[in-house]
Amino acid sequence: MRHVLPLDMAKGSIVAGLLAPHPPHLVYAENPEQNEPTSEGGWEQLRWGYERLRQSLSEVDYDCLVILSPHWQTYIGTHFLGVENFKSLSVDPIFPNLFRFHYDMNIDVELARAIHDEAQGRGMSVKMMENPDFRVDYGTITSCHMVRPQWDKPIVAISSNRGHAYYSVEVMQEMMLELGKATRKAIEDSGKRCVLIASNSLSHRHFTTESAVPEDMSVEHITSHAMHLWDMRIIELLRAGKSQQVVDEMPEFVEQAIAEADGGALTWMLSAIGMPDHGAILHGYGTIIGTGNAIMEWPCHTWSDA
Ligand code: 2X7
Ligand code: FE2
Repeated sequence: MRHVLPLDMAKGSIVAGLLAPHPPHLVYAENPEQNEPTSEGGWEQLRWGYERLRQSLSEVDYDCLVILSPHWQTYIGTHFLGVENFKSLSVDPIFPNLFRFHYDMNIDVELARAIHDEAQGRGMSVKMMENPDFRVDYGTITSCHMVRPQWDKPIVAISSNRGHAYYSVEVMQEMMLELGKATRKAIEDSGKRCVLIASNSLSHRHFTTESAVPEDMSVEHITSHAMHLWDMRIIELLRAGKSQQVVDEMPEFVEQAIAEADGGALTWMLSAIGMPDHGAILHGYGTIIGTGNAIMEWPCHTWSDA
């Protein structure tokens, strides 16, 4: 069903786009009451970056978070969470020692369905995920928690269709560019104000062993100089407003830096906010078990042409 904007409804908008990485270490280091393991902190550069992001968003009025996570992997099309509430325990499969998180998440099913319908109308393969016992992935949970730890905003959660694995990064990108446009159109028609979250690390080559104390920062560093150079290149391009160039260089970035942008989140978000030539704000950068992570914000609500 296509959605028609009632005459008295204001046009919806994307008030901000975010790059908000999801290593579960960040939640572990914060010691929120929902997480069972406790820590002595760690990864402060990144956690202070999230603090600055939250401060920046605290002035912005919005209804909903819309997130795409590479850890919800669907192999036939793009899926959308389609149940009003999900409440369960999420255990990270690789780091059960760090992340056993009790979540209670409200979903904006109406908006999820509107994006689903808009994407379907554009020929995309999509599905509403309506199993109430479905376990939400830790990427979605971690990024949402770090952006909005109050858990007081409904969420639209979108899967990563792994098109790059079946086809190529180029095919995945084409699909994410279209999904971004569908997301923007559905949000505008909904009358809602949304924050979009691309949930991914940049370079993604990680260590294969963990230190005895996971939060021991004396052993934390980027895996290699090549990974550092790629991370800095992508950050500088985004800060300079060269989003189209980042999308153009994505195949090389994914191949050479094993970048987690392979899941499509960054391309989807940049497409939804109109492939801006406005520069992004860098709130923080840091490594987590050798991977590169940047926290960035595109404050679309301040752009006159948005
Ligand atoms: O999902 C992740 C990640 N993207 C990077 C580092 C460590 C753990 O989990
Ligand atoms: Fe990840």
